[in-house]
Amino acid sequence: MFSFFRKKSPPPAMVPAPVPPAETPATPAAPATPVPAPAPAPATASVSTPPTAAAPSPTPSPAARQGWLDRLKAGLRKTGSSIATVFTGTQIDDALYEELETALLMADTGVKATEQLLADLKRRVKEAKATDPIQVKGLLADAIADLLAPLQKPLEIGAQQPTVIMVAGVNGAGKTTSIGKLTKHLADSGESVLLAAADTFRAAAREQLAVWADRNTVEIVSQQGGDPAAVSFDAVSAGRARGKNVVLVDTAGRLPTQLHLMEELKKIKRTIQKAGLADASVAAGPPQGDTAPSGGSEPHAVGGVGARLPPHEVLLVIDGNTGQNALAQVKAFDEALQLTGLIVTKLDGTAKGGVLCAIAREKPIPVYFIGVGEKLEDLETFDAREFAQALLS
Ligand SMILES: Nc1nc2c(ncn2[C@@H]2O[C@H](COP(=O)(O)OP(=O)(O)O)[C@@H](O)[C@H]2O)c(=O)[nH]1
Ligand SMILES: [Mg+2]
Repeated sequence: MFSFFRKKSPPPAMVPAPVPPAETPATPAAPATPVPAPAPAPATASVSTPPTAAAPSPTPSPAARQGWLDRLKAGLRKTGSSIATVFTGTQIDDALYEELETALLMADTGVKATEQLLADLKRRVKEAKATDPIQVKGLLADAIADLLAPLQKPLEIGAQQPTVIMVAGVNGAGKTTSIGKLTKHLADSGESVLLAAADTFRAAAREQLAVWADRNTVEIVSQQGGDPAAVSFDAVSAGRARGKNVVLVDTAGRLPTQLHLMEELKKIKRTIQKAGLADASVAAGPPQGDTAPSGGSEPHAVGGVGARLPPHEVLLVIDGNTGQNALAQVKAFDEALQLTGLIVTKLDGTAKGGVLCAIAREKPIPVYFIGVGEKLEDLETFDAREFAQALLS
């Protein structure tokens, strides 16, 4: 079955951190409004508490998965440059391979992955002694599934308490929406989630995340006009103090070419690392300076040996419609942040999907989820074979 994420138990040496109630940010008395907006800027980030905890619910049924797959197929088919039309003839000849090359390139597969796929396909065709273009289509699906296989990996939750997930990407890629959807899946499975609204530039961004928090009845740390690194620090500390399973950090969109904003993103990551350091001063608040964790000995996270410093996952959200530029984004954000995973959104629209082949060929970072719509349930795990088949449908 397709489980949305993999639950791991913490390493044996890891003892849950005691809850220091005094140091945690004050909880607003009236939790009905998701984003508390006190007139004076608070000294620390505020935490809003939902009225009730989410009740666990079963994982999506195979029928739901099928419906989602149909939407993915429909989305990928919309482009008109369907790869499938290449196989409607009767001959396996040079013309077929040339047409296929064009179709793959037009589907954003990129030169390198297209070359690799064609070479691999020709080998498979020879081996199978195929004579019918329809057989070639099946063999291409195999070749694409094999190419994409390294990208298929479940998101792991639970080995660290809390599992801290930082989310980055360009503006409008679908970061906040994906965080909302992911939160729903986690909450439905009984995981406790804390959201960090580290997109502090726009009030609307905080509100958008707060709406998702409200829908999923989870807590959110936000700060009006505050420093995104400070919000992240507070969220990681609060997440540990409150015994949360997962802390999701939403960040403001930025282009990899905006160097100062990329530096800010690195600072957020470093600050999250600091928040996880096993240091009594952790609860005292965010550090003033902007230096990487220092000290002669190797820093280790709260929780003892076996625990890793947060963020445990650094995810890049990419819009499936961005074509080959998505690959450039993956490379640039990976260089700055050392990505651990990707979420590819908007595959229900005009996206051509081939860019995943380009990513697999040139920067194989796991694709934890793909987005096929704007609704809560429109986020699914990535399956290499399913995707290959949808691409050729
Ligand atoms: N069709 C479609 N729209 C999406 C998907 N994911 C996000 N969106 C929309 O894309 C827009 C930008 O999303 P948002 O999460 O605010 O992007 P952010 O700036 O990266 O946080 C919103 O209108 C979302 O509803 C998806 O998978 N499919
Ligand atoms: Mg956003």
